Amino acid sequence: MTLIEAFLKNKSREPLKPKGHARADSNIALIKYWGKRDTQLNLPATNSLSINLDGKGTETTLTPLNATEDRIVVNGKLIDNKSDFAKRLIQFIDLFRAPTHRLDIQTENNIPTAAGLASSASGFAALTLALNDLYDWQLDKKTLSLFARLGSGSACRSIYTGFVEWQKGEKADGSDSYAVPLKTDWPELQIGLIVLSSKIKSISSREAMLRTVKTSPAYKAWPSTVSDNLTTLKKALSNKDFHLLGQTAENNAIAMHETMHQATPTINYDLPETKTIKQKIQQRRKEGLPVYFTQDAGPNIKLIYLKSDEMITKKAFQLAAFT
Ligand code: 2P0
Repeated sequence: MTLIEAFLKNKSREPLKPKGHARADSNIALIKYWGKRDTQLNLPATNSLSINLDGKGTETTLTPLNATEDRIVVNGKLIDNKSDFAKRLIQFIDLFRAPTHRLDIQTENNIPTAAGLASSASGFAALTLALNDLYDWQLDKKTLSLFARLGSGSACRSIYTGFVEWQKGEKADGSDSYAVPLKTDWPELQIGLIVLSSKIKSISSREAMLRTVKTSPAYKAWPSTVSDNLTTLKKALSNKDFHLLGQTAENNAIAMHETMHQATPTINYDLPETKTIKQKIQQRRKEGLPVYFTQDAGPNIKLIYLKSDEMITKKAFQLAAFT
């Protein structure tokens, strides 16, 4: 019996409700997930830790469809079922449903897609929650996190809000690899987005991770860097030490990108503007403005700052979307 069969034993594979609906926030990792120990199951090489983006993410509605094919609509636009995006989505849903039934899948994202803004995280989390609703599985969040992970690794963190740690687990079947919410509540902590490009990225994070693990000499040190950074970041969270949190998150993002720079062929998500803005953030910090950055698999920069510094931070940087 597969893991999914075990979790869905005595549960329906046919819709039990006229509609399934859910939404999920996107998340930004302060300690990054970069590299897998199993590419099929999205099992990570290390733990990671994220914070959700309040109200920014994906809303998904599923309706049973009397047809031979699914119908996928993203932000009002019908998607070609032969596209990579649709294939990935259908493959995911096929893991859970009876083979013959089809769905109308309506998805709305309120963050730009595929520019390093983690729309796959909120997308697969919302889809998992919507399936749970449609089939009336009534699964716990741990299982839903595990299911969402099968769509996209970082999606397992978007089942929760607040600070979340994805525990990498040890088992080959992935049954111990899911996210857990942390107890810290720190509403003053803000993530702002500096949009430098909303183009589709040149290399997917999935491919970039694979290449990094295979070819980058710098990747050898990554697991111990993450382990050290996680310990420090958790200390920063429990002491509400903003500088320690910001510096640790920034260092972790820089280390992740360094592992990519050393891959063959090299991977570089920076635009010239990305480098300029990172230098500006570090310069402003030297001058006394308490701001730090993090960067995912894309050229855009996320600013980490405190609510009390919002006015001055917005004056210094053009922030969009998240705040
Ligand atoms: C993260 N990223 O922790 C890291 C940091 C990008 C950089 O999780 O292959 O879309 O679907 O498991 O989750 C993006 O990778 O990759 C990501 P898959 P995913 O947020």
